[in-house]
Amino acid sequence: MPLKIYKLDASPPARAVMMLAEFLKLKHEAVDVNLMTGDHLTPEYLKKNPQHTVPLLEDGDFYVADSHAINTYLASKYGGAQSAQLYPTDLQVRATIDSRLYFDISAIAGNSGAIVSALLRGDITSPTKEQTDKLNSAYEILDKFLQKTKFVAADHLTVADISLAASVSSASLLVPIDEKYSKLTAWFNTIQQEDWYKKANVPGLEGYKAFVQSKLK
Ligand SMILES: N[C@@H](CCC(=O)N[C@@H](CS)C(=O)NCC(=O)O)C(=O)O
Repeated sequence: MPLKIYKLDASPPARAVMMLAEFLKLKHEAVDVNLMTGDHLTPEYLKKNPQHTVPLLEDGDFYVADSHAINTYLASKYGGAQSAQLYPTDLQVRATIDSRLYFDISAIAGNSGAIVSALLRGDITSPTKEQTDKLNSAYEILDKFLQKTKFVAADHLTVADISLAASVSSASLLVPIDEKYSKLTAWFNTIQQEDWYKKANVPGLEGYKAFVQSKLK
């Protein structure tokens, strides 16, 4: 049975999974879930994912939600020789990668998701000072990580870079990255040259950008 990835191109975490799938050239079926029309709230989808989120991975009779959990699973199970680079078994390297993934959830994806939700509800028409400060301090921390290693968790690309590529590219449309974060700017420039980024992130990011710009004043 082929792997199925339930996704929405505009969704940053869904793009993180699509980028890893592209990086690994994983054979899979992509299933679009339209959050605007409530595809994620149908009884069939809720049975597969009670969290009613995209992305969701289906591997036979196994389901796993959350892009970070999906990507560590995919890298470990289907990464082949690339597993050793993307999600090494060395416990300390792996703990650093996990730490960056949790940092992504709370500091980048979490804070930008809160801005997008507030824009959607019509509570704000641009990020508040507090929301801007939170993303800027997350950028500052990322810059510090990148002062120590070439990529966010090691001197080579890992799944943490792929998750953060999706989140940072989206967050930077809400709160641009100040050039004083020179290591972060350089890392993001490097990532933007990658084929898997261009193919699996850029088109969905354009949709996200159009949506955000339609709400920002
Ligand atoms: N931490 C999760 C976040 C998933 C998430 O919140 N996805 C949003 C789209 S960006 C969603 O599906 N929202 C619909 C809902 O929560 O009902 C991940 O990384 O996959």
